[in-house]
Amino acid sequence: MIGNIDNLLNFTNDIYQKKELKPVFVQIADIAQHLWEHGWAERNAGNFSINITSLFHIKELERFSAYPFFPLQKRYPDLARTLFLVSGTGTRMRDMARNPVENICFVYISDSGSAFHIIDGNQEGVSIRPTSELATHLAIQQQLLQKKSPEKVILHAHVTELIALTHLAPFTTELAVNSLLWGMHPESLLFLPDGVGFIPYTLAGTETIAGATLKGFEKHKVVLWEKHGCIALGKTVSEAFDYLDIIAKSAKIYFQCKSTGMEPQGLTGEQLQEIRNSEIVK
Ligand code: 2HA
Ligand code: ZN
Repeated sequence: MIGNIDNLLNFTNDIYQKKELKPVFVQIADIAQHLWEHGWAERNAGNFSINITSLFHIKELERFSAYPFFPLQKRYPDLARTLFLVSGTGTRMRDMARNPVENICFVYISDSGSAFHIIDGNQEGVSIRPTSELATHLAIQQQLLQKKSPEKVILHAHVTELIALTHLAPFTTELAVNSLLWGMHPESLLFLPDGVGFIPYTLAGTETIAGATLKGFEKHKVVLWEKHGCIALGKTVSEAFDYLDIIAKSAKIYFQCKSTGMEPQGLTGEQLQEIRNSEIVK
């Protein structure tokens, strides 16, 4: 097939109409609304990527090969012929909640893993380009595939309570921040027994932060970016949001206790051990 404009328009239409994507769009809208209402996505803050390759037949994916590719700064060999649904750069979560289709684009990685093709709805001439954090997303998505992890979603948000915590010097190490998060709420230990990763302040959108984040995700399902925000993995967008919501609650409890002028007791070592040993079905 030759990648002429009519074919491209038909192809774009086929992708957007794919029925397997409908529940994904519903969930994106739902979580985008939550992020906005929590105040965790001011202006164009936050972004996500979802590996949706398994929703498409290999023959459908091959259709991408007819279209022009943009070079990637790095090669991602394990991402060759994979397809991602990615939030658009500059898009707002509050708009995403009302209309996810017009605020996302699809990114297909070439056979060599060194270029990508973008499919977007191109509504009224407005092209949607992928999030400015694409390098970080692709690096993590590749690591998830290499590790055969069940997670397909990477969600970045500006969770106020967690950002505030990373502004406090005593909590700027992985050990200290995890002790606090676990100690303030049993769910944090139950659902994130491996804790969160902590990345000292680094400029977002760079290869440096992508590399550091990648390391963080070797052991954790959530990584905090000091004085910026956090990234969570999930099998679904909802699950990624849940991880952030749980630890935001820990941080909130800490700040509420402090606002009384008193020091929170926190769960004791024994209580934490009991949770670790428990067989509670999650
Ligand atoms: O997507 O949050 O870190 C906008 C951002 C960049
Ligand atoms: Zn951000």
